[in-house]
Amino acid sequence: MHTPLSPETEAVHGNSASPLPTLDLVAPIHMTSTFRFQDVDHGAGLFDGSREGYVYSRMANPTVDLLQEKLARLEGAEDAVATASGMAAIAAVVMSLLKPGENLVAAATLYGGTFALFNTHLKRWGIAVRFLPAACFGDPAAITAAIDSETRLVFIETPANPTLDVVDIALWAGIARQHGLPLIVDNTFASPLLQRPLALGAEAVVHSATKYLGGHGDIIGGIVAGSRKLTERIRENYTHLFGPCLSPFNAWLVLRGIKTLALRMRRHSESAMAIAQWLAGYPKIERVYYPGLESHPGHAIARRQMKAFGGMIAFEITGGLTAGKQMMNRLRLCTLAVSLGDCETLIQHPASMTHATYSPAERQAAGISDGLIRLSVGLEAPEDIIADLEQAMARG
Ligand code: LCS
Repeated sequence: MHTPLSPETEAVHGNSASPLPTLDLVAPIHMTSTFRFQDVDHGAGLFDGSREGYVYSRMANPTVDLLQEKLARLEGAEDAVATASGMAAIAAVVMSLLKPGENLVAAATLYGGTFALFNTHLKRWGIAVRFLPAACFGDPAAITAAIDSETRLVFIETPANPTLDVVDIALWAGIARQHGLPLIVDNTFASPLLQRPLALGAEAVVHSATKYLGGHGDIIGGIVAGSRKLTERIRENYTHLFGPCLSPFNAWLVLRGIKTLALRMRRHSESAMAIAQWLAGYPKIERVYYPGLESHPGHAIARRQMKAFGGMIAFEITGGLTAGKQMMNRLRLCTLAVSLGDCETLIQHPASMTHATYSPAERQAAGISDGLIRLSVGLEAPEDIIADLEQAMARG
């Protein structure tokens, strides 16, 4: 294919492996740990690199390759590496780019697991992390001041989990580039259908494929997409020998999920906008955080860097955490669970659940209030979700 296809078309096509005799429309699942060698010389040639082919599925597998190629095309990247989870994708980036004594700079509002990896575990490896508080995300001087001669990468998540803060990708990429550093963007909340960080100057994106890419709440997976230089380093320094490879079956499920990604992201975004607008007008709601609302401080940046505003909303209700708990316990349709990006609407309380890895002071710096409630808007009729939220808040 010579002319570039639109992402909507890319998402649907290209799921077949190079022509199989059976001419399958959809590629089969190559559920095999190892691959046979024709003879000893063939096997040895695969090991010394003089021949091309598959050897062992921890290193490469045809079904996983298809997913990697698809993500690379969707993100406009040279290459991609699929991993066993989103956390494995993030670990692959930091563990292959940093050594003891070096540091990374990160915006402080992150998925709680990412924060814990950076804040606690990297320290054991002698790697420091400099967190920029939410109040400084738009402040070029503060971002620049966090970088020193030992900084090796810059990491942001946008829209950020769980506050929906919008971080200006072009601004951060420009500063990182001035210092010769790669900017890594966690693109999980937006998906490549709504936001393409590489086109804005990022070196690579990471995804929890568990979320919108898979889209059906049935797998755990992750991916890094970026320059070939980076993906080769990740394969050599991390994935091949630390071994966080994605199962071919899970890769196949993510490939299937991606076929409907464009439709799902449109529906998630439209429903979330309707629900955010309803919440903003409801008397018992104190604040609503949704990048699509004009009142959102990041709305102008979101308009610039996103195609639509996605399916995630956060809000605070009158009466704080006590009232919030009561409301969540009364819900009948919205499901009380962590994770996001599924067909079902999911609701959870970041301070005691996904972001319990932050101390109260760290949460405050990241802009995560104790009463904040996070809603992952699913594919149900938005009026049913609104009716459920209303019945849960109307009493008491
Ligand atoms: N990045 C973001 C933005 C995430 O939200 C998550 C998980 C991860 C990375 C890690 O991906 P995983 O290893 O789980 O595939 N976020 C979750 C959340 O908000 N609730 O449960 C998991």
